[in-house]
Amino acid sequence: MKRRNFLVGMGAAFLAGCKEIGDSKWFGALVDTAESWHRGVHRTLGVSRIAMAPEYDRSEVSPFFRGNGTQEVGKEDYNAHRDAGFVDWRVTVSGLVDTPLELSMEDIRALPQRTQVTRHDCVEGWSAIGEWTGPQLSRILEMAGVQEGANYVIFRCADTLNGADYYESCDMDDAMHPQTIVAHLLNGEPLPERNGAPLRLRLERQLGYKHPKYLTGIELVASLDDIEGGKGGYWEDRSGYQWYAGI
Ligand SMILES: Nc1nc2c(c(=O)[nH]1)N[C@H]1C(S)=C(S)[C@@H](COP(=O)(O)O)O[C@H]1N2
Ligand SMILES: [Mo]
Repeated sequence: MKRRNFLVGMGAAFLAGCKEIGDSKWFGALVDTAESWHRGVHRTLGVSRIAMAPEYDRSEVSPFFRGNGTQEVGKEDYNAHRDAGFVDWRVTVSGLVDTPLELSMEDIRALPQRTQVTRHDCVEGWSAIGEWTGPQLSRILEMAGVQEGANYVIFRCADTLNGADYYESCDMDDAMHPQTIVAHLLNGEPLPERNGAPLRLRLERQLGYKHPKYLTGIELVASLDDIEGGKGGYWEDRSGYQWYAGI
């Protein structure tokens, strides 16, 4: 918590210092620099591949895990899958891999499972604690065989928000982290639609918008430049949300 307050404090001081130059041309460049600075400091201080997000006791689980952003996908195709219990749902693994995969829910459930009770923090100012279960992303990526030159993982989603499909991304460090899981259970039950049924990523060391719901695809790429708006995520492309949202 101390480290987090320190980072928040430094961020606030930095932003305060930027106030007068808010309109200048190099403001954007500065903010980008601050973001990689944040990522670097985060790692230097030990929030690296080994450092774990806090885990809680099952008794601390929030009675209701609210939904945010899309809570109903509202597409015929999705509704048909949902009504059939997602028996034909597939998540693809593609891009810079040796063996592209198409995993069914059965495949996902057959993999070794990790259960973790974590706190979800949304930038909009709310948090919830939930128990998530699913295979580690690292396990899935090992099955596919990550090729040299893969630097990022893109996550594709079934929902469309204000005319664009939701998507997210992370680097290989976070992709291989033990707490990064493809969750199919929340508090021991299949995910409700509002929380991303049938599959959603948990990227526990980052803010809520980095946890894509309604997962349809996992894609390994060398660079984010040619993906959608080029900033690595739905919100990153259309708002000031940072790509690296470490907490
Ligand atoms: N596909 C998809 N994933 C998404 C979103 C969304 O709108 N669509 N919203 C994001 C945001 S901002 C948050 S805070 C969390 C909310 O997760 P929840 O609905 O399970 O509370 O999902 C994230 N992942
Ligand atoms: Mo959020």
